[in-house]
Amino acid sequence: MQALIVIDVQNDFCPEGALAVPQGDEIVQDINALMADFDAVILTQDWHPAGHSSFASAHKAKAPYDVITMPYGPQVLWPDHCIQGSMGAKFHMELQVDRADLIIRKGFNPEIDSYSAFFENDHQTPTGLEGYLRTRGIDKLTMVGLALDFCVNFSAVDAARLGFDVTVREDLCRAIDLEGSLAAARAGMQEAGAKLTTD
Ligand code: VGL
Ligand code: ZN
Repeated sequence: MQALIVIDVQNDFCPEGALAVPQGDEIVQDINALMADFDAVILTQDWHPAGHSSFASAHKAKAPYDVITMPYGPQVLWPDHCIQGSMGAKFHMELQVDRADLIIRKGFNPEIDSYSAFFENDHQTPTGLEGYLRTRGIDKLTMVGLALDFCVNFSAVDAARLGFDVTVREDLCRAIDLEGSLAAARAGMQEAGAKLTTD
């Protein structure tokens, strides 16, 4: 059984959004078209409370893209984004949300960011997605979405480490690319055993 995992295709990660990923909206139609090829379609939704600890605005004298040390390790600070219930947190209006079997929200714990669809950034607190996939007998995952070097990367690495067969469709992702983050992410995904393809 195979699932398509669509990561964070939300307004705030698209042009004009609070944390816009260049060309983030270009992938939406091709993701929609791909949905029919899978046994299951799962969407993730970045879903932060106001004042979330990953926001630069929650820290004194910090600016977006500064890096701080949290109890669970280094954390990039972001502009306020994907606040629960906001327009920015909604999926891109053309994404075929109705096709989704499951929408998994993440980043709702005020103290811990959650890039991955599987674990919060402490790499320990589960989102529940692993159990969902295993109980449905899903063992092959294809990942698409935003951003390739953050949430897609963390999701793909965790999935590969958990033993899923993982393919990342790079042509259906877009990256933020902060200080070499894209090259590091590509190397890390391959190292973990995820396959990177462009078709
Ligand atoms: C993401 C930064 C902060 C992502 C989410 O979806 O890649 N990046 N929150
Ligand atoms: Zn976020």
